Amino acid sequence: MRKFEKEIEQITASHGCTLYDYADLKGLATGELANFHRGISFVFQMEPWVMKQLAQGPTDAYSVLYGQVNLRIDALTAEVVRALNRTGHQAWALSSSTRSDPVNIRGDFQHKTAATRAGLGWVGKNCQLLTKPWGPWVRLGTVLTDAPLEPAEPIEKSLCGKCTKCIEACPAEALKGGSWRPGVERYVILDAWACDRYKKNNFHKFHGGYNCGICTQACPVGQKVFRK
Ligand code: B12
Ligand code: SF4
Ligand code: SF4
Repeated sequence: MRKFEKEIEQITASHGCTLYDYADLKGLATGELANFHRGISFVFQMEPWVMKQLAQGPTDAYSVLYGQVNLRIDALTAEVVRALNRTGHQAWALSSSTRSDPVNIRGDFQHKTAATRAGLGWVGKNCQLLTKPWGPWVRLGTVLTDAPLEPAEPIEKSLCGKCTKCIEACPAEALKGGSWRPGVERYVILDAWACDRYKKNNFHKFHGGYNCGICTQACPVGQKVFRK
């Protein structure tokens, strides 16, 4: 393991993150970010007891956890960027949760793209990353870099099978039933405007309408942490 990889491992562990890997992002990051051919994808588990309580919508505990985990993600990714800079590499910490394009409801780059490319999971019918250990009960962080990191094998197939629990659970009918594969357009899986509107209209007191998680809670791959 090279010096900067060892340092990334140590920093990641010191922030309590136990699942991360490297992604080949050649051709995927565009515009100002086009020189970053590699990504480091970080997965933070959300507290299962909090996630279990989201069947009717967000709770105060979820709202607090959402903010705390975003701060932890941003602290970790900022430190990893500094470490890469010290070894002569350029890097960019993708914000944990910034909608930089409000018209199209998008961020600068997608954490889920980095995560599937890093082999950490697939995008489910709930339009979220499902990891094997914790399903979608996670939040994600990403560092983009030009450092020559050895990328993991990407995941390119959904493992949702015939399950439709998240689709049935969504009160906004925002989940469209489409299955993910790399490059599939978002609208096939999710009507982002329907989801956004529902949260703003019904859950405004939780981060101004940025929290919901009913479909996340309904996922059997997330719930399996209670069946161990
Ligand atoms: C804008 C936004 C929203 C919008 C739009 C959501 C969306 N899917 O686009 C709305 C308001 C609807 C929303 C809702 C929620 N969000 Co939100 N949101 C974002 C944000 C800030 C930007 C997303 C974006 O750019 N979307 C544009 C579209 C095109 O991309 P996408 O669906 O995110 O990802 C696509 C690509 O990744 C692609 N893809 C995957 N692998 C590959 C590989 C290749 C080669 C290619 C070409 C493409 C590709 O597949 C995806 C589907 O098409 C991200 C943070 C970020 N920068 O990623 C958080 C993020 C997606 N949100 C998150 C969460 C948790 C939520 C909510 C549960 C709300 C909450 N916190 O309570 C709901 C869930 C709604 C749902 N069912 O998906 C998490 C998801 C965690 C996870 N397990 O996946 C993120 C990643 C934040 C984080 N730091 O963890 N969100
Ligand atoms: S976050 Fe809520 S409104 Fe959005 S898709 Fe999931 S269940 Fe539906
Ligand atoms: S609830 Fe079922 S269909 Fe939805 S994301 Fe989870 S496994 Fe996939």
